[in-house]
Amino acid sequence: MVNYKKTTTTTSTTIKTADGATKTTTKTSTVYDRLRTFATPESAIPLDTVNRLMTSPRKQYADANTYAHLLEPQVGPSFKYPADFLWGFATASYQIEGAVAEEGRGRTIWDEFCDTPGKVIDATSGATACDSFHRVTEDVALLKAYGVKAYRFSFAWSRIIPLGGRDDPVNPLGIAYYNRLIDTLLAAGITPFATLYHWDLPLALAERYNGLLNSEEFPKDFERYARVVFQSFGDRVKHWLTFNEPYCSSKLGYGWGNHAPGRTSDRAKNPVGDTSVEPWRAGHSILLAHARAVNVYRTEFQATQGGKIAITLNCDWGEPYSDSEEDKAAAVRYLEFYVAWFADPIFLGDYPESLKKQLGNRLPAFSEEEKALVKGSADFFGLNSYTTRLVENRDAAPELDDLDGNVIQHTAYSNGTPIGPRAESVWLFVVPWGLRKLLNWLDNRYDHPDIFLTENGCSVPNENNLTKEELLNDQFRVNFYKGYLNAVQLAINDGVKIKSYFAWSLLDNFEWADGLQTRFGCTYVDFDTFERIPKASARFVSSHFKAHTIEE
Ligand code: GBH
Repeated sequence: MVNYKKTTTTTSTTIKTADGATKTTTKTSTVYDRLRTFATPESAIPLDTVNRLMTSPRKQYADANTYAHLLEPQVGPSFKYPADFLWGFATASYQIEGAVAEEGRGRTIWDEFCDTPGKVIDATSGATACDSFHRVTEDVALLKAYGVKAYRFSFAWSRIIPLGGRDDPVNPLGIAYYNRLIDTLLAAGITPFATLYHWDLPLALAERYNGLLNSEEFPKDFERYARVVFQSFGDRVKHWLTFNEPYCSSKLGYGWGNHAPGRTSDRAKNPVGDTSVEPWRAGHSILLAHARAVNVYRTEFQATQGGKIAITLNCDWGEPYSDSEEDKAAAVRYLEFYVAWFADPIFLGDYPESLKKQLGNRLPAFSEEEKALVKGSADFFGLNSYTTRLVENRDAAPELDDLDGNVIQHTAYSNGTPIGPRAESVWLFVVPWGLRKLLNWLDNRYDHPDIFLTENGCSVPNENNLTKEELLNDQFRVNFYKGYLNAVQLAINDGVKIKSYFAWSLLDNFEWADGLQTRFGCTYVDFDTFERIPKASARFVSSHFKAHTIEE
C-alpha cells in the first residue's frame, strides 16, 4: 500500500450568540496530498480515519453489504442499453505492448522516465508489460470470449514515426503491427476504438523542443502524425480520440511531476520545471494539436471515411464539502479547473472565467483564429471517470503552484466517515453516485452532448499480495462495477446521452508511476509468463452487458 502525506488543519471560530455568551466551534480539515512523494514507509505519516478503515480486514470491502450505503436505487433487471451502445474494455500502448525496442519503435518520454531511479514505485517499466505486441491473436480471442462490441486501444506514436516529427520517416513495421491488430479485431466482429496519444510522446520531440511546452512545434508534428494514422487506418477505424486525459499529461507531467517528463517546481523531484506556468502551457499545446488533428480529419478524411472524432477528458466529481455557498462555488471551480479547462474551449469557445481570473497571464490566450479552430472540434464528449472528492473553499489567496482552483480536497466527510472504500490506488475512492452527478453536470453545461464513457474501473486493495485464487475472485472490483454501472443506467434514465462504456482495463498492466504492482485488469496477467486468466469482474461486466443490451 502506498503511503501519502496528510495535513490536518484545525480552525476555531468564536462567535457571540444572541444571549451574549460566546461559543467556539472547531473545525478540522484533513487534506489529501496530491503532491505525494514516494516516501519510505518509515517517513510516511500514518493516516487515521481513512487508513484505519482501509487497513482493517480488507475483505470487509469485498462484502456487498458494506457497499449498500453507496449504491443508489437499483435500476433493476428490466433496464436495456440501446442496440448501438458500444461496450468493451480499454488499454493503452505503453501500458500493455512491451517490445519497446522492437521493429523500429522509437524511445518515448515514458521509457526515459522509468529508467530514472525513484520515479516508478516498484522500479518496473513498460519494457515488457503484458507483451501484447506479440499477442494480438491471444488478446483478441480474449475480447471475443468476453463478447465485447468494441475495444479501445492506443497507437504508440513512436512505433509509427520513431522520431515523431513532421519531417521524420514513417516506420512501415509500426503500421503493420496496428494493421494486424485492427484486422484481427474486425475479423472477430469487434469495433476498434482508437486513441492517438495516451501519454507516450516520442522522446526525440522532448529533446528537440521540450515536447508539449512548445505550442508552435508540437501541434504541427501531431497534425502530421494524425494524418498518417487516418491515411493508414481510417478505412477501418471509425471511432477516434485524439488525446487521452490532457489533464494528466499537463498537471502530472509538468505540475506535480509524478508522470513523464516529470517536470515540476519541486526541486526534490526534478531539477527543472515550473508548476506555476508549464501545466497551462502544455494543456494549451494539446488543445491546439487536438484541434488541428480534428480539422485534418474533417477536411481530408471524414467525408470518405465516415468516422467520428473527439478527445477524451478525465474528471472526478466534486461534491461540496458543506452546504455553504463558498463550498458550492468551490466545487464548481474544482470542476472547471479539472475538465472545463479543456471542455469549455472545445464546446463553448474559450477557457472558463475562473481560470482566467486566478491564473492571469500564466494561462495562455487563444487568438481569434485559434478559438475558431478549437471551438466545435469534437463530434462527441469522451469521458474517463473513476472517483469523487469533497471540495471545500480555501479562504487564502491561491498559491502560484495551485492547479485545482484554490480548494481543499477531502476524502472523508467532516464527521470522519470516508466518502467511500479506498481502492489500492491512493486517489481512488469508490463513489458510484458521483459518476451520476458528473454525467448530469456535463450534460447540462455542454448542452446535451453524446457522451462516450471511455474508461472506468478500479484497483483492488492489496491485490498484488493475494493468492491467485483470491485474486481471481475479485469481488471488490465486481462491486465497483455493480455500483458504477448502476450509476450509468440511472444517468441514462435521467436523459444523459451515454453511448459507450469501456472498463479499464482489459488486462492487469503497467500502471504508470504505480508500476506493475497496482492491478486494474479484469483479466489477471502473470508478468513473468504473460499468462492471462479472466477474473470474476470480467465475467460480471460481460454478463451485465449481455443481459442488458437490446439485440440488434
Ligand atoms: C487513467 O487515468 C488512465 O487513462 C489510465 O492510463 C490509467 O491506467 C487508469 O486511469 C488508472 O489509473 O498523482 O496521486 O494525485 C485516471 C485518472 C487522474 C488518476 C489523476 C490519477 C492523479 C493521482 N488519473 N490521478 S495522484
